[in-house]
Amino acid sequence: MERRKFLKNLGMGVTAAFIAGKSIAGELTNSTNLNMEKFNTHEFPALPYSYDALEPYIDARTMEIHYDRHHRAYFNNFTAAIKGTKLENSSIEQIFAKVSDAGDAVRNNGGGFYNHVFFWNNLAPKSAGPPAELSAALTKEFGSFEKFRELFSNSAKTRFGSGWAWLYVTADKKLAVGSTPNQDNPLMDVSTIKGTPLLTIDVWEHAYYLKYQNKRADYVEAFWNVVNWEEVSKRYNTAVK
Ligand code: MN3
Repeated sequence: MERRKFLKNLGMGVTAAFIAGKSIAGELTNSTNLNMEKFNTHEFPALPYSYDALEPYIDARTMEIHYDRHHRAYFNNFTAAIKGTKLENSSIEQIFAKVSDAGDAVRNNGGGFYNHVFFWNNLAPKSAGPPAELSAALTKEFGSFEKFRELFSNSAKTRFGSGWAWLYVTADKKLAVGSTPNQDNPLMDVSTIKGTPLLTIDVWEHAYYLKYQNKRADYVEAFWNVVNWEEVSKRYNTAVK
């Protein structure tokens, strides 16, 4: 039950990453019990789309290496780091809330695992813009959707070195934008920005270098063509309840 809770709590919408997966019996499994099976068998969660689904904005080769090598390594190293420890029975939110006590292996690999699942699920081949309620909330907080987009883009472009930019909901239910270094995220006690994440972009060079080389700004602009606003909206609705 606790392990089920662990993956159930990976984050809103993360379930979608598992829906496309198969159980060890080879049958399509439902999201209710799939998470626990995946964790118990240390099976790596499936991508919610094919490697080439986000072309031309994110190329298939980058997706393949990013998902199958980088993300898989974080997953393997994270499960190895918590195996046999009390953290194995904690939700990922519980782990992140006290990640300063857990050590660098858990912080870096747990963040790397979670952030990528979260990222894959806030991307989609067709992007339709934010639904009305979220759109209104963005406008209320940032002045307009364009201003939000500019703020988020700048946060992504100016994160020095490797890291992530985020749209998140603060403890007092306000929308905010910021970035984190390395594999940190707003759920971690070590993070300077704290809250419930809604949308993220990976700005590590491995996320864009094959196609965009050093032009991170071009990658960030392309990202807006493949944002899964329905998913972001679901996360928002849950976060502000
Ligand atoms: Mn990455």
